[in-house]
Amino acid sequence: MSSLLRSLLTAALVLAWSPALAFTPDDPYRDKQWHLDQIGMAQAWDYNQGGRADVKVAVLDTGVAYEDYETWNMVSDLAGTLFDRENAYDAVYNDSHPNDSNGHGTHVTGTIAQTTDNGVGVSGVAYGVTILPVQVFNPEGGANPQDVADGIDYAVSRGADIINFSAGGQDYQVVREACRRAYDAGVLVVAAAGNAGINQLEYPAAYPTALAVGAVRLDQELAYYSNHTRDMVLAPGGETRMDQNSDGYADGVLQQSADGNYWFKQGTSMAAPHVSGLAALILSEARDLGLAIPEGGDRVDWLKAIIMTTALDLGEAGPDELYGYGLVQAANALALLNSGQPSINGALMSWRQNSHWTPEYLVDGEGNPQDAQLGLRTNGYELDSPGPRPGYLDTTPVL
Ligand SMILES: [Ca+2]
Ligand SMILES: [Ca+2]
Ligand SMILES: [Ca+2]
Ligand SMILES: [Ca+2]
Repeated sequence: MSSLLRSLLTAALVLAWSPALAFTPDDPYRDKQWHLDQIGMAQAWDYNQGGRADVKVAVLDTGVAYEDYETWNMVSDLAGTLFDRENAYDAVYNDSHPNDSNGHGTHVTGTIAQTTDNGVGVSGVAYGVTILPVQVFNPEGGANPQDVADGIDYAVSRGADIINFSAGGQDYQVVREACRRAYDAGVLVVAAAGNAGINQLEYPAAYPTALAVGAVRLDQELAYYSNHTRDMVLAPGGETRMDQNSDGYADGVLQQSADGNYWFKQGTSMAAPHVSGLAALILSEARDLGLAIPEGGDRVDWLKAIIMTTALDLGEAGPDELYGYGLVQAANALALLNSGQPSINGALMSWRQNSHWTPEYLVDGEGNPQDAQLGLRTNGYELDSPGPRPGYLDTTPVL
């Protein structure tokens, strides 16, 4: 039996033995967050309750409702979340106040690190880590590729461990090169697969330096809108046209938005931050355990290997074009870290053998006809649309 298989079996046994320990935070809407259950958060929090403050996740988005400033306000359920306020940055307007006029970035941030067990609202995956808000999208959801590249470089320079990018677009040389620099610096870029429902990824998700995240709905089927391919993972993105758990609410990802209300939203934008939160928990647990964490690009591969090889295989056996490596499982990933260095090494070796990873693949190509469009603000990235009718918690608009 391979050491990986053995470690996964060990993980399953650990879970079977400790169901009574599952941490249940007192956030009143926690029971509407089916998406946290889907990736095993209750059991994962028994290994690590929310992560460490010295793990930093940069949210490259429309900004975050993290401060009271001019006409903007911090939303109530981010009050206990740690922010790197000193380094918060707005690459669109070139100021130090990445305030969120859209709502997208605040919702995404909530999934990663919403204040948890505070008796307010909802829970987040890695609620003890530090968030670095970096605005690269304008309030309408468009972005200049140069601002995106600058935002990536900026996050790396300010010590981010993980960059969440819940958006996508074409292949731009400046973004591709910034992602490569992040990889070389050991920073994992977690990116949304895209919402076109096609067998192809958007960029930067498609770069081998990044980790692509597609979306499943509540019953673990691929969401109709999710882009897909073999080398990706899945996380809950929901489908707001459905109510598969019959709780009277749309099956979206529930977080507080910049307007202070709690919204069920769908999209690969909503899936990606679950994985960013998981990556932050993995780094936290590895530091707690004193494990050897590789440097540079090897660290990115190490994180990807742990996340991908502990995912729940869906569809046909093994990695496949519809479900990729499967649905991420936070408890399995943390169990692997706790099962010893040989098991972790086995996961990394297994991933390198089975993925399409090759060192040559990481070498950037020479020419790119799209390079001529660099810097044109009309070639912006589009944010995910929140779906035909995002569910609003207090009005229950399930279609
Ligand atoms: Ca600003
Ligand atoms: Ca809360
Ligand atoms: Ca529902
Ligand atoms: Ca499969």
